[in-house]
Amino acid sequence: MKKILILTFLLILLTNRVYGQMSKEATVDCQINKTVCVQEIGYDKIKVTFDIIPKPVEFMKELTYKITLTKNDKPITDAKITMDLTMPGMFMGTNRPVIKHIGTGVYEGKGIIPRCPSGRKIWRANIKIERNDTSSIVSFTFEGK
Ligand SMILES: [Cu+2]
Repeated sequence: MKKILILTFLLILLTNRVYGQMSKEATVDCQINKTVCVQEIGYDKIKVTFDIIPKPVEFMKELTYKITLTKNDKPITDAKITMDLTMPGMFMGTNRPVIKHIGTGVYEGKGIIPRCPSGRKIWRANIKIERNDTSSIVSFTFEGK
């Protein structure tokens, strides 16, 4: 009985270690299933709010990507946004949903995130924002279900 307990304990330890290494490949910085995620572009202080609905974010289902741009609480309406969805550490095909300005600094697009055959769940949205001859990229790393 004691042996089994020790073996179980070692197995849990090992599993945690392997899982820990897997998750090291990419760190989730955006809790998309709970909230919206915000980042600021350093040099021009544009606030980028990123959201995916519905929640939780499920693979193989139609999703709406919503990006809101503001500066000093005022909407930025003249940006061009391109989004590239990638799986960190693994090529999952090109996934670039078309993002369009729908009004008052809100940019939206629709698409699907495929399910990874290896069981990985972490994705990264690279969002390129072009405006007034400058461009910058912000990335949000999140986990789907
Ligand atoms: Cu994958």
